[in-house]
Amino acid sequence: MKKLLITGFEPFGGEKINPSLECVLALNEVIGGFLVEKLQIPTVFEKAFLAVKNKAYEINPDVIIFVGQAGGRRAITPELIAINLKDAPIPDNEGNSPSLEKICEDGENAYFTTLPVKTIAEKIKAENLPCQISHSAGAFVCNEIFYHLLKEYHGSKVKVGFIHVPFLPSQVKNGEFSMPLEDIVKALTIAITAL
Ligand code: PCA
Repeated sequence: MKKLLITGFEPFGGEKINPSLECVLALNEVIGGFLVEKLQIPTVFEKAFLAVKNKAYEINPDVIIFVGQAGGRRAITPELIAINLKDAPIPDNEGNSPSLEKICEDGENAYFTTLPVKTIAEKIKAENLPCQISHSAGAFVCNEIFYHLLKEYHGSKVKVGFIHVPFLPSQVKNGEFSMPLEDIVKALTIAITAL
């Protein structure tokens, strides 16, 4: 059976939970022909990348999907592109706050995802769940691991993608947008089935 490595982040930015971790932990163990290997990763520059890289070397996945929180977004947003930039809007969980730095001095400016994001977005929307392709994963920890792993697996058979998810209802007040956990889990399940 093919293997999917899927990661969720620990809470950051003063939040008590991170929807990315909650939804990853709630996924079934087998989805659409994939054995689903779940991994919690720290919201810390470089450490998140090393955690994923070590796990990937250990289990040899066919596909790696990162899931991250994008509070304020109003849809599930599969990311199209990772850029060679670290520019933290807030400190990470160990106080690192890089400003307009390159991730890789000699690296490409950007890499495109190797997941079929258009198909994924169409299938999620067909189930009446909000979904939109995003053209920017930001310049925080999520973009960094996305960039590192796309660079690492460039030209290989291993597919790499990133999906940002909105806040959960318990994280918002005053009518801000959120999505129930079961809807986020359903959307991710559809995304994996679409691979
Ligand atoms: N979201 C952050 C990092 C951890 C997470 O869940 C981001 O979008 O970079």
